[in-house]
Amino acid sequence: MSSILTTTDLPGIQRVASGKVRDVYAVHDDKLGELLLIVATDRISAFDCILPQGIPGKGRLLTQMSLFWFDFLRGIVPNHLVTADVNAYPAPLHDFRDRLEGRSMLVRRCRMEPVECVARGYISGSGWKDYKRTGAICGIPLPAGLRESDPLPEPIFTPATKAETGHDENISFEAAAHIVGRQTAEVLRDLTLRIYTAASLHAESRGIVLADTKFEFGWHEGVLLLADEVLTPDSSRFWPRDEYLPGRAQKSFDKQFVRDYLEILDWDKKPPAPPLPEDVIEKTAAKYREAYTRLTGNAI
Ligand code: PZK
Repeated sequence: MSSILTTTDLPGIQRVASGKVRDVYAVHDDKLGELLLIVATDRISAFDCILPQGIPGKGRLLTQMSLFWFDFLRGIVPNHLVTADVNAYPAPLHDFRDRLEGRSMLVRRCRMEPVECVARGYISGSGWKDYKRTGAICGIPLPAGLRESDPLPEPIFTPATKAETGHDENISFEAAAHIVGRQTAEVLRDLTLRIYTAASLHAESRGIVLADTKFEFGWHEGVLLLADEVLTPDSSRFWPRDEYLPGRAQKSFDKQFVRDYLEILDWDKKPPAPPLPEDVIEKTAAKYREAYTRLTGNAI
């Protein structure tokens, strides 16, 4: 039995970043050099707010999903994972075993490329907004007459940058090439599309439509590594295949119960977010377990 974790604090270990869900610590190893420890908490966000309660098992399931995909993709791209075995972590981390087991990974500290590498196979979210306004996404012209959630003629690379608002801003391939260099931009695009194609084939065979996903890459000792989390519901749009119906927005695989509940309240969607009822928390936890078992074929 492991308890719900919404904040991490590892006394004596330097925290270097916190996201909506994960916290990142800097760790040094005499043999392996500069590493990061990524800890996935059970936090959940909705409408851009972190909710006051955690979802039991969420951090562990997200971590195990990333680990599954790193292994699944190892013939396509090397990745930043060193180990997720707490016994193999540097000794100072052993004190925190209870908080780290199953939900953390030790990774190489990379020089990150400052573009978000998004692949889209379906038209949704900001892509749908941009298409309605311009007929294109990230400068890629698309056929007329697409409906919301339709499949694209082929998967596309739609890079983005982190904007001041914290929201990503879609940019053209040309703009990405200006930021990272043309040759790197071409490598990022080709890797992103190869990874997306392999992963979406697998996901669709397991009843999950992988509508789109975001990758981050970084350099370590001259090698470009797949970093961050990969192909989780937090970095991707997963749609249940049996409920997929183009012409409207799709139900979220994981957060639909949370959104439905928050929509019936008269909450202004500004922090603090209201508490969730216990049954919404439990039904959401079950969706993360379902995503993991469907994708991996493993019991949890
Ligand atoms: C790195 N982020 C994003 C923010 C998170 C993650 N291997 C790496 N080397 C250097 N930097 C990063 C990584 C990775 N992954 C990723 N920030 C830094 C981020 C907040 C929480 F978990």
